[in-house]
Amino acid sequence: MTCQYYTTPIYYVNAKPHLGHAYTSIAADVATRFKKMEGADTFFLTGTDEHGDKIVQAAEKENTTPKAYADKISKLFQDILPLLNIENNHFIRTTDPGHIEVVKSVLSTIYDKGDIYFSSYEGIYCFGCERFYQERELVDGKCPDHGTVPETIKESNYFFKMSKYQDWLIEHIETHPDFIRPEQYRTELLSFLKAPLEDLCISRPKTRLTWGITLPFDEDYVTYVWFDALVNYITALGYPDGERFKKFWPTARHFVAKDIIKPHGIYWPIMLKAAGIDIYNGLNVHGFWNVQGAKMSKSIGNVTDPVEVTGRFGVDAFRYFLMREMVFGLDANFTEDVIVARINSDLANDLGNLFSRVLSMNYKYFKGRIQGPAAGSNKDLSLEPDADAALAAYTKAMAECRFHKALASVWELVSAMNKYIVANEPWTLAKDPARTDDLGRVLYELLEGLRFVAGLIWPVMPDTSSKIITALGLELPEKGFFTLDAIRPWGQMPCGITLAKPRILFPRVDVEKK
Ligand code: ME8
Repeated sequence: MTCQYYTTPIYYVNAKPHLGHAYTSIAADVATRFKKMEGADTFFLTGTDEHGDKIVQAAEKENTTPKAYADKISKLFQDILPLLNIENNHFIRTTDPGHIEVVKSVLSTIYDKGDIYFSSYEGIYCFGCERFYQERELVDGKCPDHGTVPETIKESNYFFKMSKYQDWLIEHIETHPDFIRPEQYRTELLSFLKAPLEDLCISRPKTRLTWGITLPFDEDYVTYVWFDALVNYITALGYPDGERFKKFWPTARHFVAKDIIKPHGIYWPIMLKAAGIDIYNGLNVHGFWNVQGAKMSKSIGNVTDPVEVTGRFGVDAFRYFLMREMVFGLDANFTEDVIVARINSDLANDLGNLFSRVLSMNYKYFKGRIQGPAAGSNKDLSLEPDADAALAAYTKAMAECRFHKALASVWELVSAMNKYIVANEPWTLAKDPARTDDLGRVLYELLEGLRFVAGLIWPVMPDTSSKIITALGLELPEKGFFTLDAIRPWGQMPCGITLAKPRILFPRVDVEKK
């Protein structure tokens, strides 16, 4: 059986979750659910990143300790998961004792190998990012993420010999075309790697910061937060000898936004290589949710609360909007008008109306009883070719994390079904007793189409999927979804059973009242 491990970034606990965090977690959840539909054994991890200066500062503002503050915010990240219908297998916190042990053991391995050295260093440092910058990384002399001028600091610290592995990393990326996706980020990283890679400062003196993991080889220093954080991906599987680690490593594909491509695309593979651990399978990089052209971010304060949006529009509508609106890899704009437009046109109009029209007609013309495709009916009325085309396009797009395209393929089937109703005019067929068989087949094909659509939307809209399945009189398998192989065969709707009148799937959002 194929195994697949998906992760989200572990989020900093210096502020509560916003729409950007929700997007990455939902994208990883959708990918995991799709892999399950392919029959794979999956493991899906998310969690929180709790050490470092950012957390100390946030805790100080609230007059509390870093640990108490981390407990509070980490809980918000955990509590939001069921509200967003995210089914993670584990939630990791970098303050977990097991994680701390693994970080120390990885550091010791690399230190013993001679890839960590002590040196005095003067460099430019962004406190917001908690890292040293190279001049060439700045934009107009400022940190590209925080827009602030970094400070020059001089310190003795421990450094990780990343430069030693630069040629190896370039070769690894070049020989593994899928390592970083989409392509533009692979190109970006390779072009960054054309200049010499500097060694990474992986310690912070305790005179400046104590909230971190003490270095196993020097009591006076804590570990740089990124070195600590990246290790979470193996800790959570029970590295070094846990059963899960053996099963799921190195199948990991990490979901991240473009802000953290360097730690994931450069530090992490080199850390693994230096520690003698297999390199993870790949990175799936997405763009930013922007608000009026600026990145939605806690430091700017222009954030949208996913709990509030979900409360107003419903969890499936929110998940659909996020996956349909953003082209994976590119930036997208968030406004309320865009979400309302998507709900009204794609969900209420296209899918919702189709669902209620088909079930209402079946109720009206056959008292809800499903007719079979009678032998004497017109075989050209089949919707199977449209369903097959949708399935093929959907599967390809999902495998490439092109969620917007996958959904567009399903909506092509929805639109083909709406056109099919117009073209075949069931209301005219109903007037002609000689064409009852054709009417039965038309409705049967449409019910089959709904079954197909319901199966395919499960990764993105699990609740809606099961609502449609139940309304079609079908039973959900115990695991809660149909595999692609189970969906594929055409003609599975049970004839002779009676379906109830439909209920509204997605109410239209009244723009005035929104
Ligand atoms: O970077 N649009 O944590 P973080 C899209 N702890 N995604 C966004 C976003 C936006 N406007 N804003 C945030 C960290 N994100 C580290 C990670 S991993 C070993 C350590 C999402 O809380 C996106 O996934 O700053 C981004 O990469 C992540 O949140 C950054 O979260």
